[in-house]
Amino acid sequence: MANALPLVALLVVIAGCAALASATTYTVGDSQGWTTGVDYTSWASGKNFAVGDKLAFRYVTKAHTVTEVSSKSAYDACSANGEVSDDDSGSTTVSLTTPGTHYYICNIPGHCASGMKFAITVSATPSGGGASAAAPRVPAAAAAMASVVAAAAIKLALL
Ligand SMILES: [Cu+2]
Repeated sequence: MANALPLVALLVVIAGCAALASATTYTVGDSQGWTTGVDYTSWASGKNFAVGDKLAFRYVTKAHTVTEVSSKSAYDACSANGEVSDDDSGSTTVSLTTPGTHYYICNIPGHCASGMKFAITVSATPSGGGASAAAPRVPAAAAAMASVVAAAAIKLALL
C-alpha cells in the first residue's frame, strides 16, 4: 500500500502539468495592435483558437471599438446591428468562452470597411498553446503516461 503513494504523487504532478498547458492570450495585430492599415485576416490565419484563450486588443482609447457581432451577414456588411459586445476603453480583453465562429469589427465609421475586421473559429478543445503545432502533443503524451501510472498505482494499492 505505502509503495503506491509516490506513484500517486507523480500522477498528480503530471496531470497538473497537462492542465497548465492550455489558455493562450493573443495580442490582436501583435505589435501593431488594433488599428487601421493592418490585415487582421492574415493575422488570424493559421492560429488555433480554443475555448479558454483570450484576445487582447490594444488601441488608443475611443479611437477604435472592439465590437463582436453575431452573424456573418452583419460582419460582411460591417454592421453592428445585433452586437454581442462593444468596448472602446483602449484595452479590451475578450475571453473566448464558446466554440464556433466569432466576428470582430471596429465600429468607427469607415474602419471596418477598410480592414478592421476578422473572423475566427474557436474550437471546444483547449489548444495547449497555439504557438506551435507540436505543443499539444506533449500534454497528450503526459496524460497517456499518467493513466498508465494510475493503473499501476491502483494495482499496487489493491495488493
Ligand atoms: Cu477603428
